[in-house]
Amino acid sequence: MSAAPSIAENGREVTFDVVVVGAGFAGLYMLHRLRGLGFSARVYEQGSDVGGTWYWNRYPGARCDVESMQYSYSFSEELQQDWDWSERYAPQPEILKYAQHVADRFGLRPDIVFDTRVERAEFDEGRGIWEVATSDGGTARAQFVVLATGCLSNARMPDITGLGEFAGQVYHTGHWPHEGVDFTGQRVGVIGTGSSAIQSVPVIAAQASHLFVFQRTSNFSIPARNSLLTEEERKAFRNNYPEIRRFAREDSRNGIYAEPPERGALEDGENARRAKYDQRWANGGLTFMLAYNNLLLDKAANDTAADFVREKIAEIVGDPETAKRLQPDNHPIGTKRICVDTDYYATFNRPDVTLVDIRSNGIEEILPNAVRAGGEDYQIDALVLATGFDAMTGSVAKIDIRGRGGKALNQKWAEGPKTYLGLMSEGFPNLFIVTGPGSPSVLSNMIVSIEQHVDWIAGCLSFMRRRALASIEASHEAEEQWVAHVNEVAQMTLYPQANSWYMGANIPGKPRIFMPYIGGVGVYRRICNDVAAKGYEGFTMRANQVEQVAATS
Ligand code: N01
Repeated sequence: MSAAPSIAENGREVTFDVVVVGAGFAGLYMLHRLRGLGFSARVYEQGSDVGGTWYWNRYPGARCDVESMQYSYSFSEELQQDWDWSERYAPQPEILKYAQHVADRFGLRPDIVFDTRVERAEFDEGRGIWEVATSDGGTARAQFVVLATGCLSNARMPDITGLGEFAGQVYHTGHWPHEGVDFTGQRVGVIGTGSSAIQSVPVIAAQASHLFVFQRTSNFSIPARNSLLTEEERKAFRNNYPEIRRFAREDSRNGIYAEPPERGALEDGENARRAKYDQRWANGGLTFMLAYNNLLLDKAANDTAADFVREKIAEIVGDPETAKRLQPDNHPIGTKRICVDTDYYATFNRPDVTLVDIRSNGIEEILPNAVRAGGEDYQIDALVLATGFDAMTGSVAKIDIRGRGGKALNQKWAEGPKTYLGLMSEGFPNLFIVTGPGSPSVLSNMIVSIEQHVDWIAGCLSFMRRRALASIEASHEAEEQWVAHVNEVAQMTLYPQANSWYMGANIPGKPRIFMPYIGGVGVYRRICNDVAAKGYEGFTMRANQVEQVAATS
């Protein structure tokens, strides 16, 4: 990792047009756009380098489940033509290198303060500015704040009795040691079977003397079919980038260029359907769920895909009891984020890997040298928590954000996040969120959604500057309508049937609300563009704190 030169504010007070929180993919592009428009900006990043989720998630086997030629910025033609992705799915170190390259190539580092958390942001109504308090004791003042805090960056420690008493090392997949971990010769326990576990289990199994995987909920996973990219494959993408990027932005539901399904699963006979699933399975990856257009709308259609994957698990896993435990049966396929793996199910054929089913009673206790579950003690030397994140709202909630009248955002969101378009929340003027709850966000190729939000925010700030507008805020009515719409669209799908992190269901006490907007990336973009074209309809813009200005485009 390259050393990250950083600016020390050393407790001073500094003033900018915009403060950006986070130097992941959203923060980097936001900074680039702001600088291009001549705004002064400062980015605060708690890590020691850029990369966000790819800076922290260094667990063995970590890689993106969106193909690398698509999980990349499109804003610079030179960048997308120059950068060579080595594999179909980029491994974490390569994605981190890419983020570092972008920071260097566009000269972004001088405006980023590393190793510094934003702890509090308070809107001064009198002066119409945000006061941002940072962990180094400094204060930054800015007219605007952009939260580029990421959706899956707040690693969640589970509340398991005895966890603090464990004598060996405890690792969280979302907060992995930078120097790496060698499990050779160790007995290892992995708790959790989401994407992070599904990617890391085969790699840890290859090192450990014995691996115990503690599974509360079995998950659907599709083989990645990862491979090295050839120059011809890269060239094919590069030559077609204009259409690939256009499709991802405008026509896709999830920000991924793929052949769209044109029929429902029950319109095909059994043989044709199986052939289609076989072909998608052989091709690998997330687009398995694009085999038909109604898999997330119609339970009977969904069952056909779920049955297919359950059969595949039974074919791969030798021991019928283990296969049965690995077959998901409590949620429709795709309603929890589908996983993409390399040899996950086959790993359970190894004699040195044990699947421990904890569905009924959970983990009873962690002892200094064992995990107790189902009345049995599983002796381990190291423990891996692949227990996920306080998703979408967790990183925002860690900052004490105070809007008009000193109201806390955490208080406003106590019953679930409320935003207009996922971009702003009423009562918090001039505070933008990138890929916030209420936008397609985690249901999409994140970089496509990040670029869309950043461009929209940049356009909005330019609009305000041209008209000498001082503040923008979501109106109560627009926000209420948007929240109702997000909810209504979610209810039309099968998604709410799963206890997923999309619903906040993985965090005890978190309100059960479907957080991302499921209307589709293309549809959502048109809505946002339309709002902007109508002079930021649904937002209140003011020339100063008292005088309201009718915004016209
Ligand atoms: O987290 P998860 P993740 N006792 O929340 C279990 C993205 N991602 O880090 O389902 C026992 O999915 C929990 O069980 P249950 C991707 O979007 C992307 O794996 O709550 N078990 C579950 O099995 C993904 O969806 C990539 O019953 C406990 C697991 O821990 C998201 O990040 C790679 C427990 C958590 O699964 C999150 O994935 C990795 C307890 N007390 C991640 N608490 C890419 O490829 C939790 N669990 C881009």
